Amino acid sequence: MVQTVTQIHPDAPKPAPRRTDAATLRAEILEKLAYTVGKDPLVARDHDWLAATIHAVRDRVIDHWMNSTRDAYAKSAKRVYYFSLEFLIGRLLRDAMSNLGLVEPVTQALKSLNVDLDLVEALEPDAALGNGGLGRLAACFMESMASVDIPAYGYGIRYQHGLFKQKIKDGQQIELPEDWLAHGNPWEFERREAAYDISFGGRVETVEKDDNSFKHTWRPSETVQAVAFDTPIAGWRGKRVNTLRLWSAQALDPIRLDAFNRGDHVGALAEQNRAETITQVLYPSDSTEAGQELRLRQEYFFVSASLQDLVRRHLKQFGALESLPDKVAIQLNDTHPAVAVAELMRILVDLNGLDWDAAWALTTASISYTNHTLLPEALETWPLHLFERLLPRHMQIIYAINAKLLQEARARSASDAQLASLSLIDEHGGRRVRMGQLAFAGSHKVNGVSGLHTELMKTTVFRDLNDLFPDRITNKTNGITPRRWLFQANDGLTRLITDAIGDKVLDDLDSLTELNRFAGDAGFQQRFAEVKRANKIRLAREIQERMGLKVDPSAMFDVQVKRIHEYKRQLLNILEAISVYNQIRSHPEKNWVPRVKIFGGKAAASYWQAKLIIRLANDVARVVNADPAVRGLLKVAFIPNYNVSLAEVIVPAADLSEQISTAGMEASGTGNMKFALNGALTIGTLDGANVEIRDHVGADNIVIFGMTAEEVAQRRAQGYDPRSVIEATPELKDVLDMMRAGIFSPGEPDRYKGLIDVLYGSDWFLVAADFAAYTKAQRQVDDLWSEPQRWHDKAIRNTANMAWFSADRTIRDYAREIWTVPSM
Ligand code: B1N
Repeated sequence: MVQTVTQIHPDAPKPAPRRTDAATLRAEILEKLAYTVGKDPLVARDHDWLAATIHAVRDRVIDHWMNSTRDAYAKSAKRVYYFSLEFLIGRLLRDAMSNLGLVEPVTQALKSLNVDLDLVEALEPDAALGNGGLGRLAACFMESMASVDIPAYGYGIRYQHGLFKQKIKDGQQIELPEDWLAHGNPWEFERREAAYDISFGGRVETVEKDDNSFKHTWRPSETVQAVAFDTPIAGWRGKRVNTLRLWSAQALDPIRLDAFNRGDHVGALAEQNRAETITQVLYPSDSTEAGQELRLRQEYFFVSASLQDLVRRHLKQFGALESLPDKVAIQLNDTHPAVAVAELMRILVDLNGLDWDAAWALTTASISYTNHTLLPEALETWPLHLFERLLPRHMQIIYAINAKLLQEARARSASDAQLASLSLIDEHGGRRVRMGQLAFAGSHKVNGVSGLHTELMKTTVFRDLNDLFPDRITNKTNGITPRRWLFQANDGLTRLITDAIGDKVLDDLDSLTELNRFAGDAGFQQRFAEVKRANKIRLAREIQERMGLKVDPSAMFDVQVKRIHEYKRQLLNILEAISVYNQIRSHPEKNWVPRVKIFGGKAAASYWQAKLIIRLANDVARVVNADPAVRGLLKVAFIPNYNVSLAEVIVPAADLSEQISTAGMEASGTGNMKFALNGALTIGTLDGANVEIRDHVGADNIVIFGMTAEEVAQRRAQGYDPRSVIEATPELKDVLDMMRAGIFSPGEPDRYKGLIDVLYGSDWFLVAADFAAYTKAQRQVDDLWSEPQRWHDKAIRNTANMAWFSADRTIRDYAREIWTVPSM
């Protein structure tokens, strides 16, 4: 029986909820401006109005927040804890207003004060505590968990500096530090009372107990403090508001008195600096392993703080650890928090005296793990000596877990090769700890993020662990929140949809499918096209303002925005653009479809090939955009500093969505979903979630090309010879010859040698092999564009059939099949 020991009184007094009409909001914004921001409206700047508005909106969020927290306590509900090193949130004001139904009254309130909401909200900095899809998924999940009424906490790091700002100078990426906290952060609440000691290094003391078992005590050499900062995340219609708890590192005593007494003022402050380094900056690597000691410190730091926090909460409310899996579901977002497996074991065994087997049962029943990539360079492993030096007790625990795992495998007559592959320790070369295997072993469920990706998990990286635990791997295809990515980002389309099929779609996205009956309707098509055009005009204005480039909103907006990575094959897209450029010049008489090729995305600062691809896009843009022979039929734009709020402008304006990764390499993709939901057609490979998008929107309404994952594997196994492919593809060869001749890099013909040599030499990502199929598919897209009725029919059917990709569906699947918690 669970003993409830909570001291929380659900009927404790609380303030009367704030009113939400325009007049009240007006009065309160003025009040916040005066008494919170400290400004007279007479001299208030836009930034001050933003702060005042956020504070007024925040109060409404807090009303719901308190109710949600009380409700979870009162019901003794099981809570979900989403552990993620990244939360790529973007701006919060529009999200909070929209989910609480405050957009209209706040707009009115500000208008009556002569303040333009659109202008003011653009000043809110993006919270960019993530790199790309993995971090954005965590943010969408936070919003969806609140929307389907699951009590949940997000746990992560409050980086002082989020993802770097990208500038393009002379066509090249420059990284500038990001400083989102510079003007303070009105959304967060510091909780000094929720602070935990986090230790590193030292040694382990072992004493034999009376019963001949051993007691291990970690004597660390270094301790820092984790301090909580809470941000409320509001679900749709404010049904529930959950907490995103981010940890900040501080020295134990800001100024150590003993050091002061010894006169070491400077030394004491240096110590503080060293501690705070842990949460100073986000590692800017996406789908690659960061691999430095500081990264492991970050991982352990936030995992330890989060586990201490949730164990404390559990004990306070329920009194005993035996009920942990009944009340706690921990989801590991990739392997970055995988050390949680060992840390929870340490907390249960060393600190709370549970025996090993009982602790292991509780740990595996509480934890589950999401895998987001199979790229070998992204699979986290740590040099054993580093791990042991930083976390000596955890190293021992991992050895013990491994011993039992190998024993179990041997008992099931695994071969030596199988044992080597499933071991938590990689014995090839220098010995390393494998975080994927650790996360797998310590979880009751392990999920992939698309159907294809999950199948590949079973046959590649986790083949042998899957043989041993055949029920563990499960698929949970990713999703996106329709609130941010449709209702907020695309007001025009949302109105058109609700006008056509009614407001119920706002609460039941599945009814979007009713739009299918309007797909061929001429009047609806026209209104759909008008919405798209308005969104394109907005983006064109943005491009003009940011880069001084004029683009024509009547042209097809062909968009590839995502992190720059060789496997995502932005290079394939650029090479095709060059080839079109050549053909426009050599066949000016043909009926060319006017296109704007839009690129955006950041490259990891040390990823040289990716940075060269950015440079090529910019060099090609310079040449093509200035060539009068092109007559404006082709424009290329690389939009600098792609981030969440830019995506909110770009996605609704796209006609064509480029999802062209080498098949088998993009685990899921989520940008693909955002574009299709907003009525773009996809040109893509059968990779990641593209496969399922095709299944849902229908093969007629998507343009699929290129090798399948299976064909890619076969081709590589056979020994792929890119040179012979290039020689047999004259348009491609011409393009590469132009690059080699310095057409795009006058004065420096060698600039792209690195890219060309790789294409001829190995071409691991099969750019050459898919080039012909890709160009053919692009001409198919041109033909479709030339028949606007067919195009709009397909575009509408994309929007109509994308409801399944709502993150609410994804989260309900996690809730039912992994967390066993109820959802709405
Ligand atoms: O996770 C997304 C998927 O939609 C994408 O296909 C996938 O590429 C992305 C190490 C990663 N996988 N792995 C990472 C990020 C940061 C890092 O340091 C790996 N990101 C993905 C959501 O499932």
